[in-house]
Amino acid sequence: MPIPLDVRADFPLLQRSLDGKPLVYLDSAATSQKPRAVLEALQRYYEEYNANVHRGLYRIAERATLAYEEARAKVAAFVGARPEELVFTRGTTEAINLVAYAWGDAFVRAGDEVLVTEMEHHSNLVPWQLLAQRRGARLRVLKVRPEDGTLDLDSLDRLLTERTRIVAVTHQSNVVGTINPVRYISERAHAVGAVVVVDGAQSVPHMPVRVAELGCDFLAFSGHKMCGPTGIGALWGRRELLEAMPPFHGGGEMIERVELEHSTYKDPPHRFEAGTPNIAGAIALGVAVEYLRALGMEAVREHEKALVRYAMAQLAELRGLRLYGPKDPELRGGALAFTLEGVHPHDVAQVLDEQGVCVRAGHHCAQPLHRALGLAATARASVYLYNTAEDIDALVRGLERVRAFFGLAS
Ligand code: 7TS
Repeated sequence: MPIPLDVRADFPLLQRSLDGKPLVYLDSAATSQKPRAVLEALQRYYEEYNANVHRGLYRIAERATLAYEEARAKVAAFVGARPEELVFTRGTTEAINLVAYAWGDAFVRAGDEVLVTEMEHHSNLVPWQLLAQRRGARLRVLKVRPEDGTLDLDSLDRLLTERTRIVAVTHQSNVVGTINPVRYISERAHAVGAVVVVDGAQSVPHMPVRVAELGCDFLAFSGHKMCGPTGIGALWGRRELLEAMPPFHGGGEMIERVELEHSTYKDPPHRFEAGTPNIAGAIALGVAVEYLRALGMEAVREHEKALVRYAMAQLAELRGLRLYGPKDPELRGGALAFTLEGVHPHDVAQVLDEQGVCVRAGHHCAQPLHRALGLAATARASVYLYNTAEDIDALVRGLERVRAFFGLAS
């Protein structure tokens, strides 16, 4: 079943125009737009049953607790996991920090190694740098091949040693779109006894993802990139690993018994959810994954693949435009980083904005990747289920205007 054309009608923001021009939103890698059902779920919670969870004995508090825990079950099922293995976090960044502090501080020793890749978003790199500094561990790096933006997997086995404790890798690049062979990487990492942390911020919203098929140990993702609200996301972790981990944050809700000098803690996932959680956000994320499930994640992936194929063909016609990452849409997702010769990416984005086209420009929180490509910055268009070929046409028209604006010959 393809994505129906009228899906756009579900997204109030996509109905907007700016200065009389329809808004063309091509920045879903940064954050997605939200369907009405998600916005209504937020409002309904606050208007009808706003109460704290896991403590109230009155009916609206019970309803809030039930809705929060039902949302956990829905989000877990969305990635093929059990609710006991799914921790709500603020997003991908907090989920990865949770692993780096709680698992990392407990199990990484001086001289151990953490393997990251050159492709990572800073949120799957800086927490490991901090861990390595705290524990006296060594950070090792799997490089990117600049010619096609894929990982240099030939050097993987050389970089994995008996000292490797953690392998941290993104499932899909937020810049060049590369989809990494996470299952293969997990198998190789497990062969040396390492734990595998997958950044799913750009994969879980865009393709079917099942934790068992990835073969990893932890998976982090953000609600706001998958039709949900900001400030909510999740960490999936293998039950035995979560059980062995000490808490990350201390406070209310995560304890069993508190003495003045020490405490005992709840079982996962509640051990890792100290304080009042983002109740409305979690419930609305549950609605977002229902929305995605109804469309079908295979359909979302196919829709984006077709758009990427179309965009690559159209952009190839533009003089001076260079697109980065894999050429084959089967091997990549919908983040399209590019440069336009003679124009700074920030200027590209600004002139596009004047035509109502939203793209991002800069290093996209992936400075090492840009350095590997020999660049300081790129412009990036990124698509989602609600984008159409007309959006790509608007981008191409906009880029022609950029060329004209900067006096480049056509
Ligand atoms: N990992 C990847 C691969 C990402 O793309 C992002 C956000 C994050 C982690 C962090 O997610 P957060 O929800 O915790 O902030 N990426 C982007 C982007 O590409 N443009 O803006 C945010």
